[in-house]
Amino acid sequence: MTREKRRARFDKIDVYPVTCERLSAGRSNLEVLEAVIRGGARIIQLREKECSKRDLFDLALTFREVTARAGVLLIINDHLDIALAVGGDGVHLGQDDLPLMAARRLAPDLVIGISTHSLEEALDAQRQGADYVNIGPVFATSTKAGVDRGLGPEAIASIGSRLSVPFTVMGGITAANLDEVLAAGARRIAMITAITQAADIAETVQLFRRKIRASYSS
Ligand code: TZP
Ligand code: MG
Repeated sequence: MTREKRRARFDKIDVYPVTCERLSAGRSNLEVLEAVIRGGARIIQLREKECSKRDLFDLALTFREVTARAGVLLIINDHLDIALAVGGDGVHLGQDDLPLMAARRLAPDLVIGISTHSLEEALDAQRQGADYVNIGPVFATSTKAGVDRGLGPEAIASIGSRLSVPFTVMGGITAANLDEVLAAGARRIAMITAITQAADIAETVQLFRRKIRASYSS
């Protein structure tokens, strides 16, 4: 698939589930994937920091088979080589990962998303050709070490309004603060634990999708 087609599909996402097996209440990443697909998610990010590269590759291959069957976009966190090797749709890179320009040279057809934590980083990523930018952490979260304070939902409006590429938001977003995030102008919401720790993942994804979609159709 071309980058243009992938970008067009990315544009239409609403909830953006991200995996973390350690925080999935005893369920495997694959079980989480199957449940988010049942819930109607159009994208998933495979983010697993606690396994060997070989195991991550094997898991990514399985994710690719399952997501391809369901027509769901597959983004791989951190590892561009794995994204390319399994035929993923994109890669998500942080400020300390492979630089965007280098990744783009290797992967002209992939969607490349960049984590940003300030207006400056977001504009920089956009200038360098990111297909989407994540703004975060919006709220404090214990999912990622060292994230003891968030930018606040105000940052969504102040940074998001300066971007022409699609942006996602992440960090501490739950059913309890989703309305605030939506009111600030976010429409693509990345979440780990609000989904991976939900009692019924499929139902939770369905509910989040409904809320997100209702916020921008109204
Ligand atoms: N980057 C910024 S916050 C975060 C990452 C990976 C973790 C978000 O997890 P949660 O459980 O949705 O707060
Ligand atoms: Mg990273």
